[in-house]
Amino acid sequence: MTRSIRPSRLISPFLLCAIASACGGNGDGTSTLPVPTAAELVASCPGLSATALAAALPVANTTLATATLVDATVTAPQHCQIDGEINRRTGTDGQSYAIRFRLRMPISAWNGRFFMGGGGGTNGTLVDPTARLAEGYATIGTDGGHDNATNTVAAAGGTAAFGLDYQARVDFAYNAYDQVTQVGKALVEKFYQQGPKYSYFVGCSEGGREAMLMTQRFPAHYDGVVAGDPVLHIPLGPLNGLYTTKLFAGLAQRSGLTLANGDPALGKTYSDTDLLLFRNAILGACDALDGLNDGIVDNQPACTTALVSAKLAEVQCTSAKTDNCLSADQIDTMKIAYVGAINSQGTSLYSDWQWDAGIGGQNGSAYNPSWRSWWLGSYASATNNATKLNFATAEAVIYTTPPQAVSTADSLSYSLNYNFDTEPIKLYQTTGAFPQSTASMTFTDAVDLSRFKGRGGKMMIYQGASDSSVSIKDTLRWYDAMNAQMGSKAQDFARVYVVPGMAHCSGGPATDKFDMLPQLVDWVEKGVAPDSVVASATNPGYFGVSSRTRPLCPYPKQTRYKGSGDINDAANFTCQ
Ligand SMILES: [Ca+2]
Repeated sequence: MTRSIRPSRLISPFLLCAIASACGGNGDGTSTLPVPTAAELVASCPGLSATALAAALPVANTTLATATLVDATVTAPQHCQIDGEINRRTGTDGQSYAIRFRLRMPISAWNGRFFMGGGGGTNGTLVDPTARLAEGYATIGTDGGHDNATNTVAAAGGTAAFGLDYQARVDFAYNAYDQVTQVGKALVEKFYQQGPKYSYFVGCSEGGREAMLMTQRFPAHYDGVVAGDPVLHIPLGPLNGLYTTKLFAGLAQRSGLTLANGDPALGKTYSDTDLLLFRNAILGACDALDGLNDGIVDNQPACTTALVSAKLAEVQCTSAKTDNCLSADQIDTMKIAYVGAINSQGTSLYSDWQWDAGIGGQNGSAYNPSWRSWWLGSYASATNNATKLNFATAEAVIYTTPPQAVSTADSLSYSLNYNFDTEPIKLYQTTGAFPQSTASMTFTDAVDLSRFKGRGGKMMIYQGASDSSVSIKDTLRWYDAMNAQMGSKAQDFARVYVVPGMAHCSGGPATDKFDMLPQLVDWVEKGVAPDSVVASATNPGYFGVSSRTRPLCPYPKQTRYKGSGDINDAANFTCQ
């Protein structure tokens, strides 16, 4: 079909006047653009759902379900919302699957840019980044090819159940984000009569992995990405979770900490007070290594296990355990956990972890996001509620080949019985029905990014040093390798900003509040490289102050105090 209204200010008034009756110009073709009436737009926007339009889209089996003109609100401009789906099908597990998406296009306030927001966890909910809509972006998000509302099966890992179907694995691993980008850009072009001038992808956690994916597997799609706490090796985080579950369960059993049902009480192995002892030991060992005692460890490479161990020894109980000391078993178990998952031969299965002050300081309230929510769960809970237990079944159903259907009710027993010598290889193997391993499908650790760099792409990566689900060390190890591959010139197009104290994507005793997109846009469009990013503390009370700002520095640079002025003001710090 032919749409009769071209509502964008970017469309030539002459063209619009040639095809529609709504001519609002001054007659000389130079000034006022025509503004379609609401009635015309209502007729126009839903018209996009016509079959003929769908047939012309770049991805087969794309269906546009609804198109709606959404009135302006205080937080969003008037826009056209299109909901659609790609490849509705019945999976090999009998479930109905599709790649759903939602596109929102400002009517008159479009900034000429396309924005995709990343997902989280194992996806399954429709991402809808409306905050960027208010900034003028045409926005899009997807559910990653499965729907938690309909595809959840408790006996097969709950929301992980889609892992039983190979195509659903492929869609989640990479295909959904590629196809939705293609369809979204095509719809933008049809709507505005021109494609986006620039395209951006921003996400954290799984969404950070998707951002990385766009620089590696689909480098033509996006001019710039922000990858937050990117899960470079998504099957290995849960693997490490299985390892620490086993480790902390051992500590619980040795300490007589059991739940009413007899399960080891993971959350009770370390109280919040105990974690504060760890935090204080780490600060005692490492806070001043950056030249300033401020509750933030900026010089992380210097913060070694040896230094931290010496401080922990000072708070080891000499008699009965009290709130003022840590048992030898608590200290030893945590040190083993920080080595990271290993097999019986001592071979690392994922990564070691960085000692950082965000391990404690949760002040009893904000468990999620926080350090302990992933590794331990809350202290007071009557059940085991560590976030990693939710991903134990994902390890079995989504990432193991062939998939193993583990009930959500069995996530703890699956973790405790996991064999670290025989099982991890299944993340790397294939079968006839599952011809790609999940490692090959999901890893985003490519070191040759010449295609992305070559098309002018820019990437900003950030990660909390106290992220307990994704190891900062794994991310920096990749960056070093990528930098070496790229001739030590990674800084020209890719920068990593470590956020000391920050947990997974946000939270913790940290300057954890920032928005990297504006600087990414300047880097992409104006060539202004982001030499630092000013961040503020969501909870400055961790530091005993009412506010704190700091520059985040591109690795390997670190934040340094200039030596005078308010230590809570970013202006008094530099990157070196
Ligand atoms: Ca410091």
